[in-house]
Amino acid sequence: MSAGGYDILTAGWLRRAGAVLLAVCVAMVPLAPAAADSDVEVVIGNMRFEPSAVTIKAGTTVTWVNREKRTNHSVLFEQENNLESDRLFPGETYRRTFDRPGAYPYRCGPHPEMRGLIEVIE
Ligand SMILES: [Cu+2]
Repeated sequence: MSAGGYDILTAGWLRRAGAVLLAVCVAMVPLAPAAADSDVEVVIGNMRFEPSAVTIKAGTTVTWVNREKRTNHSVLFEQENNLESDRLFPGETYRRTFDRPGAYPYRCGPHPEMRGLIEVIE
């Protein structure tokens, strides 16, 4: 009888501990997608943006990185008053956070034929 009561107490304690652990896990879940969303990279190499088109959620930061051996490039948004990054020399990066949904076409400043698109969704 008493052994049975002890088991019930133990089971109740385990259930509570399990509920606390579950709550901790659920609380941590939203952090994972947010970290992934802020880490979108566009590689500049062989005179191209790769990937040339990306779709991201609002609030995401995109990093362009120049992987050329010696060619420099920029990221130029003609539709936004020609907003342009600095010239990116090999190994350099440019970061921009996109807070508002919409289509953001861009091109390279010195190489107009190099084009890309950032599509921002809710
Ligand atoms: Cu270029």
